[in-house]
Amino acid sequence: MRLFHAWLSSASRRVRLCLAEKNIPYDSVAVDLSRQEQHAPEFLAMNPDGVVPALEISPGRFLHESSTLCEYLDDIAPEPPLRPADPYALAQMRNFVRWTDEKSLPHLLILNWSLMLQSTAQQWSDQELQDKLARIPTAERREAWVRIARKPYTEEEKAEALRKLLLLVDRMEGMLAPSSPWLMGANYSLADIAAAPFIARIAEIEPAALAEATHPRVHRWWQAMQQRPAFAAARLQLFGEVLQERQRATTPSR
Ligand SMILES: N[C@@H](CCC(=O)N[C@@H](CS)C(=O)NCC(=O)O)C(=O)O
Repeated sequence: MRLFHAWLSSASRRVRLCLAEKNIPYDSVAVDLSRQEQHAPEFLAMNPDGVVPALEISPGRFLHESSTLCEYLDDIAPEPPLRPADPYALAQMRNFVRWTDEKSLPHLLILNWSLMLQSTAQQWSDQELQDKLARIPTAERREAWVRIARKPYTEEEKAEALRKLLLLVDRMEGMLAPSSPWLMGANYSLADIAAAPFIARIAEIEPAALAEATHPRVHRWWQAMQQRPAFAAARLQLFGEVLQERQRATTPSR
């Protein structure tokens, strides 16, 4: 298998977590979002939405959409199972994953892109920007790139994005039972995998939201999540570290 992904992308991180949990070997192909490699015709042939991740499951056969990829991986490699056997619990798990897709990812993108992509995108000339926009398949993603290149999100918009992102912590606190470590109960599942990339970012942006005093169950969940061997294998590098590395790379040494 070949995973086309970006190291910092939450949807990509989700699939890396799942592959690691299943112990499935794969070749990693990093896609550089700042160079719009995800909008190149070769990438669009793998994922017509022009977003990472995409998974090549056999030569020339591709799948996209991180939640679908995770369910596919759970089908082809059933051990350990990452979905509840009970249909009602499975439906609840899917609704939670969908909720993170619809209610967490758009807000985190505002924060992540402002931090990681804005400085590059602002330097593009109008012509460069138009050329890049012409290759983006969806109006929604075109708008996101226009925002980051020309109409940077305001501090108010970023604060609102963070407020909405933090709703995930409240939702998880409500789902986690005192005696069960994971979102769907005793067994670790794709719900936990779906949440992990967002909580990893919240741990960096707003660590107080994960404090034992305010959200004891999420606090415990996050400790347990970080202990999993698959968490280390999936390499969710801190954004702060990546920024420092970038800074070192662009600062001339004396
Ligand atoms: N629903 C999709 C979302 C994928 C997505 O939004 N990926 C972002 C990074 S997390 C991306 O590739 N953005 C690039 C772009 O919009 O140009 C999934 O879960 O796979």
